[in-house]
Amino acid sequence: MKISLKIFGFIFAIMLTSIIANAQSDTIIWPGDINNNGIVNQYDLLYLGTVINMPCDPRDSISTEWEGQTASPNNQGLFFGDINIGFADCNGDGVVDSLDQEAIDTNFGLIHNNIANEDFTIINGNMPSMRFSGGVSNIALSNNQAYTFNIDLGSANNIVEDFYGIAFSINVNTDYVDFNSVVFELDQFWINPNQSTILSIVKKDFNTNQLHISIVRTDYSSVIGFSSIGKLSIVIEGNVPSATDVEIMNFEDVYMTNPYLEVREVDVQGLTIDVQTSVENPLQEKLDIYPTVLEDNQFNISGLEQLNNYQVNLYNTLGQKLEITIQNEQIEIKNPIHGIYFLEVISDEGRLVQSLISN
Ligand SMILES: [Ca+2]
Ligand SMILES: [Ca+2]
Repeated sequence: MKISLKIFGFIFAIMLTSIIANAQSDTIIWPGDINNNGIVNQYDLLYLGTVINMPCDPRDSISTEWEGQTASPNNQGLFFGDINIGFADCNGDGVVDSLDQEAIDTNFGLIHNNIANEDFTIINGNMPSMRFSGGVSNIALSNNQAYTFNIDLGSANNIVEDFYGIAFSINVNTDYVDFNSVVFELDQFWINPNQSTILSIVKKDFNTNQLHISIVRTDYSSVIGFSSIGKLSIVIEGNVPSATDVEIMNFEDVYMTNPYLEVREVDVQGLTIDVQTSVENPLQEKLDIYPTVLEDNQFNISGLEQLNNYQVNLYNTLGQKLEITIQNEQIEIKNPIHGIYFLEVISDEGRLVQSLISN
């Protein structure tokens, strides 16, 4: 009896060991956390761009649901050394493509474990600059006014070599900038000369007043160049006192990668400005513009009849003039867009610029 109990115990121990071993060999994927560091963020998109169109074994569960999902063991070792490519096939359908970006979008900011640092290999080379063009110093911005800056990467004297992707955060000083007004738009002209697919993500975090941005090529080849990678539009808050040398935006955690996910350092510079309390604008007194958050393609300006030789113009963030019709006090936008508009009223009495937002 004693012996058979011992044997039973021995067999039970072997079974238990094998169950534990099996459990340990399963690779658990959290959809969107491609580098498996515990959090879904903009840096995960850089990984996706390096394995686009790679086939792999589909999962049993084709889903981007935020729960641990078991990867196919056949994929082990296919992606940057020993990472299971199932991490990049976020939705588990058996191919890595732009659809997998949806998992990063949907699950952005979610955490499943202790967060580990982003882990890129840093290599030597040119250190290009990254800055808001036009905004290095000595520029004065006024209350309630809208501005657009380029985010310039590299320069004619310091060209970016081997560009494949870049991800970073922008901290916005909301003492001076209306965070609702901040809009980023991608500039593709030098980072995508052959017009292949570019993946990009822009997330606004209203808790931390940060923009999280990621841009990555997908065709396995890098480009060389410099200048704008995107435009950032902002509106300065109303009623802030005049101030000098205020840093209103800066960059954080910038990772610029080549196709092998190696990182070159970037020399970043924030945007420091002087803020001027608006001088009395007579148009501000005379006009009432409403609503400023648009629900459809219409808004109103009352008081126009008090102005001499007035003109009303509407622009998008690229500075392109949009077609409008004006009837009485009502302005109708011919082809409405989502995002930010800049309304300009010019007359003999002066000029007023006001931003409008369409959700
Ligand atoms: Ca991650
Ligand atoms: Ca997929």
